[in-house]
Amino acid sequence: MSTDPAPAPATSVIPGVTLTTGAGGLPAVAIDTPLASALIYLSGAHLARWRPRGHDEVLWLSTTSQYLPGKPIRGGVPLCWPWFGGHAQRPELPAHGFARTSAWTLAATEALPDGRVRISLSLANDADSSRMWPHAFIAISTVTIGETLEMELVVRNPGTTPFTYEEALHTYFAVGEVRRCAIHGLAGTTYIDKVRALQRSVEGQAPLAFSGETDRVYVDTTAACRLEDPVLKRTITVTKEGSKATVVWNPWAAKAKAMKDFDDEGWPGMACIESANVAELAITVPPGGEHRLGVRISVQRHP
Ligand code: TA6
Repeated sequence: MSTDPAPAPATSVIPGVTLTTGAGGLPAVAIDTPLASALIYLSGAHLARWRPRGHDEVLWLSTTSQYLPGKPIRGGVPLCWPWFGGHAQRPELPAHGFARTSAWTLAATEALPDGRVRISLSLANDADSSRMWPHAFIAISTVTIGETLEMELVVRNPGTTPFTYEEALHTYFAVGEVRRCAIHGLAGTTYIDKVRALQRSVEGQAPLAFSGETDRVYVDTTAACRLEDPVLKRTITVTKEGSKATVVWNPWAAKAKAMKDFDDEGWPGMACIESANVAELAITVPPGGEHRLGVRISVQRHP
């Protein structure tokens, strides 16, 4: 049972970690160590960049993203919480919840013995959140930066009644050419197809390839996914804990053009693989309880 209060704001940072301002003058945490570089905006606890030494940038960022307080950043790893997609009953509320547009607090920076650095940010309920989602909560986002990337979203329920939420680490991966990529790990998995009126189908045995707008919620899967990218000559492996859904998305040309913050030419260079708990796989946390969603990403260069 967890009744810990929200962590206090960090008062200092460690070597290789700098408090800075990023695009739009938004406050951010810059990481630059012998193992990797990265950038995390306090707005949305949004990991925008991660580049392990010796590799190309792993995360995709739109060149036309907005960087404004209260607005989502297009690319990197948006935290979708406490709902996924449009709000079921209140369409006026922000898509994918309010976590990705809230001002998070830098709670801690930690140097690990193996040279990785760990950054924790926290978010707790306030009057704004309570108007959208009437629960007391403490959310802690922890990112561990090294040759691999670890991300964790822990949500605690300090209240007296259970609450239920959806969540996704909505990771945008940079790829050389999405039409030449393939995703392994989802064979035989049932998915909800958002391009075909939420029709449920079963993925075939062949690796998932992209030939048009793709927006699929794979359900009841805890499988690791491998994104093969023959153009950038690398394989990105995504393993996860505490997640039973995986979302795969590419908007393709028309949808990309329709989104002001998505650069029109950007869609061939990205693919989303999102570790999630959505729809029938939403999470319920009892009073005093907590839930942890964890993701580990590694990059292997092709010989
Ligand atoms: O994860 C895929 C998805 O749900 C798509 O349907 C699309 O809406 C995408 O997320 C991006 O959503 P956003 O609100 O960031 O434009």
